[in-house]
Amino acid sequence: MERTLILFKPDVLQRGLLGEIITRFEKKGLKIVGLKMLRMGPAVAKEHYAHLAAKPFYPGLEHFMTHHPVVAMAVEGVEAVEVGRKLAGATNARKAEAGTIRGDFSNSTSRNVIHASDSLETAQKEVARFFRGEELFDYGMALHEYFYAEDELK
Ligand code: IDP
Ligand code: MG
Repeated sequence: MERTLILFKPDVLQRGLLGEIITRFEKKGLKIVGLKMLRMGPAVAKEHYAHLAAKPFYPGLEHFMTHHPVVAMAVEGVEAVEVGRKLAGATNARKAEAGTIRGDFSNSTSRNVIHASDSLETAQKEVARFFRGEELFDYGMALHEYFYAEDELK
């Protein structure tokens, strides 16, 4: 089972969309294994967006991400990283498919409501960036067999 990091960016809390968007992950069958509200510090923002440090929009991105609270969520599921990216949709929400989270809730590149890890390697680093070991939960779900067949879990 993979785990991936989802961040609900400040626009989600400001716009009152948290519950509605979390519901999409639950309905899809991704199990929430970590969930917390936090204010991202500049050092974490710099690490999280290191690949964008040289971009002209970086200062605005860091300011936006650090001046209001965000919610971090770790979810688990079969191919959770790829599924998380698919649910999120394209970075530029104007180009995101309708039905994706960005496609349905945003019309912007910089106010695009969520972050989703982009590879298994990144996901492992990003989950560890936002959650300590004891903040992540291993637990069974009674309906598990209705989300996956045995052969998918090998
Ligand atoms: P991703 O969030 O889809 O993985 P990245 O290229 O990793 O996309 O960019 C991270 C975040 O940086 C985006 O979600 C968006 O908030 C911001 N960003 C990326 N490209 C632009 C841009 O061209 N203008 C403004 N903000 C951008
Ligand atoms: Mg990215």
